[in-house]
Amino acid sequence: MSASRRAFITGISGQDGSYLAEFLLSKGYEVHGMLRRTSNLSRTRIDGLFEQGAASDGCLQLHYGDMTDSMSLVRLIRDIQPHEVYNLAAQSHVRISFEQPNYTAEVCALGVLGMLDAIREFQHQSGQEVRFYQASSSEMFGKVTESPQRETTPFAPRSPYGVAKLYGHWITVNYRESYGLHASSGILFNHESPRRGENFVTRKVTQAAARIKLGLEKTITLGNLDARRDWGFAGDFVKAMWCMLQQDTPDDYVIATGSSHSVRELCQFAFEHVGLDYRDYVEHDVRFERPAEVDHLLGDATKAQENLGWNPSVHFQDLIVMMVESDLKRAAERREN
Ligand code: NAP
Ligand code: G4F
Repeated sequence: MSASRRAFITGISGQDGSYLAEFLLSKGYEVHGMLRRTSNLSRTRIDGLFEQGAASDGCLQLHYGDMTDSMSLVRLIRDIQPHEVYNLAAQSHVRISFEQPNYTAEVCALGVLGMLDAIREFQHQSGQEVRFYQASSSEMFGKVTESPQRETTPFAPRSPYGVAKLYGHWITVNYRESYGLHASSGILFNHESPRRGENFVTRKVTQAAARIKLGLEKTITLGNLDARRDWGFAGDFVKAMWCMLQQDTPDDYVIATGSSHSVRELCQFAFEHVGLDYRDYVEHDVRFERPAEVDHLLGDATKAQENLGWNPSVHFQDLIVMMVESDLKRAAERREN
């Protein structure tokens, strides 16, 4: 790998962005990340990279921009001249997308179009190929018509987020077919880690199990316990993104573990790990339910296994143990400070 290979990651401060930045730096890339302006610097997930000196030697550079500001995307593509763009930025919370459907569409749908146009224009002007990865989602399968879901399964989104992601997905296909862009989409099933946002269900549960064990909380309030998801490890999933952009031909791939569990099973595993029975602590509130639910997602990643050589390395139980242990450590540290 040449040291001059440049990658541009939108959403670098998010869960996946932080794992992908680490992975690309380990491969010798010069990594550029887009941050949106916030009143607090939201860099906690990538602080470690700065501590390791990635920024001081120029391997990691951050830039301000926003998916809703297409001119910022044009400027960044022109200035960075990336070889690979990973578009991970999103309003990624499904329930919140019902409260902010317009904003969700601006970021997750029109934002993708803005990025594709910026890349197309730069390629046209410079003659340099830019490979593009779009973070598509299993949420697009929604009210599923077959199980497990694969690349050919019809889409039937059930949330403003799912609908917006579907636009992002189809416009990526359209620019590939219309303008010959090297543009690929990963249709990623749920993937989690100790860096998962605290209002997604896995992290909410692992954090609660840890804090209840340490006497810092008494209960946890959840919505639908019967929903089932195919949960994998984010560190595994970002490798699939990179693999897609190393192929001669761009394409779309389902990335999943191939096994699913209910939210109830998640609670059971997480609480059992700290020696507790979840039934003594879990309360219900309709506030955490969605106007329309996706009941069961289960992915078939055969195409990625065959074409990319990709396989998940972390199983559900190990993932939940990893997250609970990390939350126990964090809660204990906070208690001491
Ligand atoms: P995440 O932790 O919520 O990170 C989202 C990132 O997008 C953050 O860096 C966030 O910045 C940034 N962002 C949000 N709005 C923006 C805007 N208007 N302009 C620029 N940046 C903006 O999400 P994730 O779990 O890492 O997921 C990465 C991508 O994969 C997302 O597109 C998500 O929809 C998709 N996806 C995720 C999963 C999953 O299970 N994790 C599955 C399928 C698809 P702040 O830090 O400032 O908030
Ligand atoms: O953790 P969740 O919020 O993830 P969801 O809705 O599946 O979305 C995640 O995965 C998608 C891929 O399919 C991504 F595209 C998306 O960006 C995001 O990363 O909820 C999982 C399940 C749902 O069925 C929800 O109804 O858990 C159920 N749930 C029950 N109680 C809850 C809660 N979810 C949340 N967030 N909070 C609860 O209290």
